[in-house]
Amino acid sequence: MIKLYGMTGSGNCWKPAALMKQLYQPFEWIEVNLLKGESRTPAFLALNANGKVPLLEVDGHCLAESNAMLCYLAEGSDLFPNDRWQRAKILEWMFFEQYSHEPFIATVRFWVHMLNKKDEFRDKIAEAMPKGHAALGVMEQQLRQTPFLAGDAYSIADIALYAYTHVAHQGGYDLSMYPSINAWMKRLEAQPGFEKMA
Ligand SMILES: N[C@@H](CCC(=O)N[C@@H](CS)C(=O)NCC(=O)O)C(=O)O
Repeated sequence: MIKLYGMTGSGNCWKPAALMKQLYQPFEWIEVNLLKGESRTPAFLALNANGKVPLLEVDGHCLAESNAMLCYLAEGSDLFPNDRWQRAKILEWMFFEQYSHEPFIATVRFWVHMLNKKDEFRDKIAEAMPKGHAALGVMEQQLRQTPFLAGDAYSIADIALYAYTHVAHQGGYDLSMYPSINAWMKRLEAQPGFEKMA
């Protein structure tokens, strides 16, 4: 049985869980409370030296990094097709998510929604928000042209980007100015077996 170590409420942890549910892949969820330091215990560090969740355990082998998990789990399905160019376009969006989107959208949500420390992080939030909006602008531009991020077909790129986009408002992001992103989120929520986080 595949094991997924994760924390409820984390978008990165939602990604592999949501994909496995859509693929009807059974798995065991193991809750790790980051706020209590459970990802930094010697036992957890022996599984993932980077001390972060999600962590996927398959046949006793561990895989870190949520987007690597999406590639592994979606292999052989339509969500990560064989076509070389299409795979590269999907990966393009997944690398974009980790470098240009998640650091500004997930972190602001973490400070505001998870830690409830909006005032303490005011300066960092002010610095991050324009960068988060820049990333949302890039998505909006693409989604004005195609129904899904990597083109005409739903893929793991959409799951990767949906994770923190659909909860961005919890960090204070106003998504009402992104009509194509809103339409895209509804399109994803209509996929069979799709379960949103919030
Ligand atoms: N790039 C990683 C990021 C993982 C990550 O930052 N996980 C956070 C929770 S969302 C975490 O475990 N933080 C705890 C810590 O750094 O101690 C991924 O996509 O899986």
